[in-house]
Amino acid sequence: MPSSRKKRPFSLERVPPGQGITQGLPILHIGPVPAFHPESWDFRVGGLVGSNLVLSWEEFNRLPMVTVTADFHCVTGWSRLDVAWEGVAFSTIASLACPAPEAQFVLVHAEHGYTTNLPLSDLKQDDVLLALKLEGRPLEAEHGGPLRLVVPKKYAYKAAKWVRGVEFLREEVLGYWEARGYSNTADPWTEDRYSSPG
Ligand SMILES: Nc1nc2c(c(=O)[nH]1)N[C@H]1C(S)=C(S)[C@@H](COP(=O)(O)O)O[C@H]1N2
Ligand SMILES: [Mo]
Repeated sequence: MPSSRKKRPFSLERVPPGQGITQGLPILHIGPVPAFHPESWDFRVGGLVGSNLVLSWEEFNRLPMVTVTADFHCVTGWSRLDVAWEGVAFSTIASLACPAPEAQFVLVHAEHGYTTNLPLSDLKQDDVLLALKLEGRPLEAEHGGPLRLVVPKKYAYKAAKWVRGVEFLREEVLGYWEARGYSNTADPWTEDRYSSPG
């Protein structure tokens, strides 16, 4: 059965099925932690957009900020409750870029070629942000500093660390883990961990 047809079971649980609560925030990623050079760092928005954007570190930091406190669920089975993030709402980036109506998908690009993909409608949710701060402090490099994506309703492999840009697309392109057997929809509440064969 395709995972999209699974229903979220009625539940009063705070933690999604198959997840255990962790107190700290484990550090989990592939590859080395990239160095951050504010002078050369930029954030690029391209693809099917009205305006291609290249924002400097200073310019990015002048965008309006939001705060989001949300639970964080890793597909390997740990969840950390009430993580406080601060940064730029994804919807702010989308409004600046004016994506074409047919651009319904987004590929998020991070350092070292890590990517993740989401439908634009998922990224426009009001709890989705490009986070610069964690628990009130600048995001440490190990946790994706200076900038990471946060998508609370999805498993955390969608929460790309070290994000450098977003690309608006007509057709879906799978990201790093999505192309390696992890679920594209990645809904923790239906335990949608792996892509269904076929
Ligand atoms: N660039 C990049 N981002 C990444 C990953 C990665 O390998 N590379 N791993 C993801 C996974 S699987 C998880 S669980 C979270 C972990 O975030 P944390 O190390 O801040 O807890 O980062 C996500 N973002
Ligand atoms: Mo993860």
